[in-house]
Amino acid sequence: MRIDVVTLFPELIAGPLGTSIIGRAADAGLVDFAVHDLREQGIGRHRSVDDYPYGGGAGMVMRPEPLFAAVEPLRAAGAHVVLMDPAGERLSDPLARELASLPYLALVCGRYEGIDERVRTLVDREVSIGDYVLTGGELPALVLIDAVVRLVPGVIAEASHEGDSFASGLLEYPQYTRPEMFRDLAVPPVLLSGHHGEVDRWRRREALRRTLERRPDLLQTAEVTDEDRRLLDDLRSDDA
Ligand code: JD8
Repeated sequence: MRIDVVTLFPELIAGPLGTSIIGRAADAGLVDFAVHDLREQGIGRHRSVDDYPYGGGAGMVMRPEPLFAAVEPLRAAGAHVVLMDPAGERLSDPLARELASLPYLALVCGRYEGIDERVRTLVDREVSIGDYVLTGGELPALVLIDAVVRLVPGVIAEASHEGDSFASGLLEYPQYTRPEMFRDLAVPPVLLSGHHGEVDRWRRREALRRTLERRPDLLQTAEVTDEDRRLLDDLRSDDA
């Protein structure tokens, strides 16, 4: 897979893409990154990329010419072009999976008060990472890349995303590692029992418990079996 990023702040993008699992995926050739500095497409001696809003108002708006100059060649080369924008479709597990199935993504990051509206005609879709205000599209692009790259075959063991909480629709079960006793906090004995069937049942019950307590909205769409329904009725009745 190839992912290009168009930004006024290439230095904000480069570090995270070279680090940890994403950096390893790039080293292994599973994903290829290219970062394009929008300033290179700026207009005039000052390489200007923004201007005052027509109609007045606070702040600056990104001019269309540098964005078109940067993005048109990527689109011509086959990129699926995504604008990071607070008005976009919310990033979700299904959307990350859809984007991970594409061979070539180009992510466009705005700054300032936003972009000239005509830039939207240049993109295939608009994506937001959530309902809070950020200062630009770079951190959203990194979040999207992180969510997508880990789904590219070979980047992490497949087993680690079959269990993804948002794939099954439930939150994750509690995890423990050594030591068996930390301060006065013990590891649940069932996890030390070696009974794989009991461990699986305990984990399912705890995933259901946590989802019921913290994200009951997820239970509307989660894949739950008849056994899960019995466990949920149980959890609701003991309120524990
Ligand atoms: C792109 C400029 C800042 C946005 C005025 C100052 C995504 N979930 C998200 N929150 N925020 C963004 C985002 C914010 C951006 C830009 C993405 C470009 N800004 C502007 C409009 C209101 N501020 C985002 N994805």
